Amino acid sequence: MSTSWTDTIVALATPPGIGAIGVIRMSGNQAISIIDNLFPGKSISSQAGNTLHVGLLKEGEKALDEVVVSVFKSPKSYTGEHVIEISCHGSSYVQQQIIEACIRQGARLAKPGEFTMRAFLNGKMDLVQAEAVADLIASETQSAKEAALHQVKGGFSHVLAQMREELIKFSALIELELDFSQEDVEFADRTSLAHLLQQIEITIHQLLESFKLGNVIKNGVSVAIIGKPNAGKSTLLNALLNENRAIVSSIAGTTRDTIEEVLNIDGILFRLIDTAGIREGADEIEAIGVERSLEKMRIADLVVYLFDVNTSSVEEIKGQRELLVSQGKQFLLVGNKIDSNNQAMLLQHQFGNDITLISAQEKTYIDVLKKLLAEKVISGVVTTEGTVVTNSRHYQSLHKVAENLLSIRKGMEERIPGDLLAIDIRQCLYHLGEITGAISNEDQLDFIFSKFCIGK
Ligand SMILES: Nc1nc2c(ncn2[C@@H]2O[C@H](COP(=O)(O)OP(=O)(O)OP(=O)(O)O)[C@@H](O)[C@H]2O)c(=O)[nH]1
Ligand SMILES: [Mg+2]
Repeated sequence: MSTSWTDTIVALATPPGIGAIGVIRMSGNQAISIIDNLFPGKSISSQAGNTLHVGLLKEGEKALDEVVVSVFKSPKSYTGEHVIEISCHGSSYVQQQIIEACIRQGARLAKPGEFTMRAFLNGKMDLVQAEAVADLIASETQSAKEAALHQVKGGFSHVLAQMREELIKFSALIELELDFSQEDVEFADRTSLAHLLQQIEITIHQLLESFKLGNVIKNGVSVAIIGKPNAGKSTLLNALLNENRAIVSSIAGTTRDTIEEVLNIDGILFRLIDTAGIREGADEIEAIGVERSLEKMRIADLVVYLFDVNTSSVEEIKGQRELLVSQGKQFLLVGNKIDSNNQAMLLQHQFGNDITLISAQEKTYIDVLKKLLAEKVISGVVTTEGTVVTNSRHYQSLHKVAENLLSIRKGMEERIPGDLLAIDIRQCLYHLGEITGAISNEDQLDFIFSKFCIGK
């Protein structure tokens, strides 16, 4: 940001529009002198930090509103600077008047994320924490909130700091060996070096792995319900949502276009997609629907292949399973209509836990299916101290760290000189530093904070 960091900034911190109250936030050197000019009832500059004051806000003779002024004095504030928060009545007009008065007194309008950016630059939080603030504000589910809050509180930063420490320890051992290289003794024990390296690699891989879950937590997971016409896909969508969203009929080819709805299971957001039944020889419109179904299947994170247990053969289900495996898709095979069937036991015997049996119409075992969907997403994810990587910028840097670690390991195996190893270690530390912002540049910061809302 080219604008000066010594400016005092002001912005509405609550959503624009009418509300019970609105909060206007001001940060910077002049924040207190500005409020002193607008708050005649009391001298704010002579008040202690972390205090609240009720009174009339006035510009000259003009009363603006009756407000509560919260005072935070530097460095004990969100940004680390003097911060004033004015809680006023929630009228857009009143809020606008107050902001304009602050600007006339010497403040300027804040840019998106500028408060948080100042908090970062003043060492109140690292970049990971600052970015998690934006995620926390945007979170729509319990799991998204938890992942973001964990990062805001410094969970991820702590893991990174530990790793950094380990790396430094590692590099110290290498350098020690360098000092003794003339004497043909291996001072730094190779096995303990390798062990240390391995520990760091495990952590990095866990973090990289957790991004799969992190991505799901942040963006939701798309589930395509695929199958032949009349399998009961639309009935299943309705059962999962517990409402009559999609049209159900006994006519094959009822659903012609895809229908998408969101469902929250155990704090994970699922985007369910009901599709047109897949069959040969459909009419023109249905054929377009079938094409769309296949496309949805290709792009979905997870496929539910639904089949009618009355009419599906073992071969057909096996064929479907092979197809899905060959496509490398995550999938669930689900047999429907067990309420009207005599073949279900046979299929269960044949496929065991590979298939899940339900009745969409009678809503039997829908809970089991929901549980399986959630498990499918969470399974196999091991987290490091509960940290889930949710940010693709962090993911990319972690990837570079992993690459550096690999070349360190190779170098050790090939017994390359210690000073060459040290170069890779420095690279590693550099990429770790990128994540927390220990290493950052202005363009990068501008980009990150521009995605925030104004007032944060
Ligand atoms: N007995 C029984 N009938 C079901 C069940 N689920 C769906 N049906 C019936 O099967 C027929 C087809 O259901 P839909 O949900 O429209 O099937 P679909 O897979 O969406 O079909 P298309 O949209 O044509 O591809 C309807 O008559 C449903 O009432 C079930 O669990 N048991
Ligand atoms: Mg349908």
